[in-house]
Amino acid sequence: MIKCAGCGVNLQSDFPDKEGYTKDLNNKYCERCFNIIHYNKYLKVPDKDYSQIVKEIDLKGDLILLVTDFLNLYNLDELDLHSPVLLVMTKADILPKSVIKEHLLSKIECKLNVVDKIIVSSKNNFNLDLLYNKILKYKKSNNVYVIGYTNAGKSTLINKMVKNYGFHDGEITTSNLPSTTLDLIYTKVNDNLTLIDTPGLLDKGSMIMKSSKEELKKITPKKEIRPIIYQIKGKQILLIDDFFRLDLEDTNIICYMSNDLNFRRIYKDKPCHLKCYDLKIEANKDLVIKGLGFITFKKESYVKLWLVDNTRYLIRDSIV
Ligand SMILES: Nc1nc2c(ncn2[C@@H]2O[C@H](COP(=O)(O)OP(=O)(O)OP(=O)(O)O)[C@@H](O)[C@H]2O)c(=O)[nH]1
Ligand SMILES: [Mg+2]
Repeated sequence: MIKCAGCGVNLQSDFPDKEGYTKDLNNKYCERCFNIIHYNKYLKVPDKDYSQIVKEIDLKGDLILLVTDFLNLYNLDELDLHSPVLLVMTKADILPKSVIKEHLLSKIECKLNVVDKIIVSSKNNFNLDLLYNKILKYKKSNNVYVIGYTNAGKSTLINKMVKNYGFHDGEITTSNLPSTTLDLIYTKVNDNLTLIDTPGLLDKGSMIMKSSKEELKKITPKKEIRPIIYQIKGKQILLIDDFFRLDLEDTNIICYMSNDLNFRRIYKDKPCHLKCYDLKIEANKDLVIKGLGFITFKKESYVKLWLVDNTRYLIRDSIV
């Protein structure tokens, strides 16, 4: 069977509604990848559980690159991996200047068998030489698996590694739409290294899973995040687009999320169709809205949090 070079599924020309469809089996890419590459066309997210693939990879004991990014530094322990893990925080180019990289790395805690941690950017090549050397140092065989949640930047990273340390350009499809990669993709970088891309894990509580193409554009930061600081006196309401509302009183907060979102402060209550949670948040904690970003609370606060149905939040020790 010939596989699609973009997403890894078997190419087929019989079922237009199924994965891997192409009119001509000589094509390199399936129609879905063609549409993503040329039109960034939004497609229904496959309702699949990719965690089984990760479990099977873990049994091999090879080195795993666990890829994540600044706004999605959570859920790592839920992966229950036993293989050696090289934790890769990518998209360093979106990190606010005020965030000290070493400090951030030391704050990322997880119970996995993490042999090393590194911050990189595929976009501007930051630290990729160091990453390559670390991969060579820790790999158990020539096969190194790249796993993580959807949209973390796994495929973009592999394409960049092939370009930098191999003999050809990477050809895996990448996009800000969830579930771009659909199956394992073996990419031989050179005689010492094969990077294996995997379908991103899906977190049903993440905004990424529910957003339209236009919303995804807004919530995905494309450049350095400028943290927004609010010193709230009395009662105020913070609205962020139509996704999210916070009712606050006498507190200080810092918002870390895409600056393409529309932040508004209002002083009078108004009807809201979102789901409401009453929270007590201690000082120096982050309120994480899955898939969107996080808000750091500098002092103990009582807040009402309003979210789109099925989007989940969590509270953690502040990482900044
Ligand atoms: N700013 C920035 N964006 C990046 C970087 N790497 C990836 N991205 C963007 O992140 C989004 C997701 O990238 P992908 O490489 O497709 O992510 P993935 O982890 O392979 O996603 P799935 O295949 O769905 O699991 C795309 O919009 C990329 O352009 C980076 O270093 N910096
Ligand atoms: Mg991918």
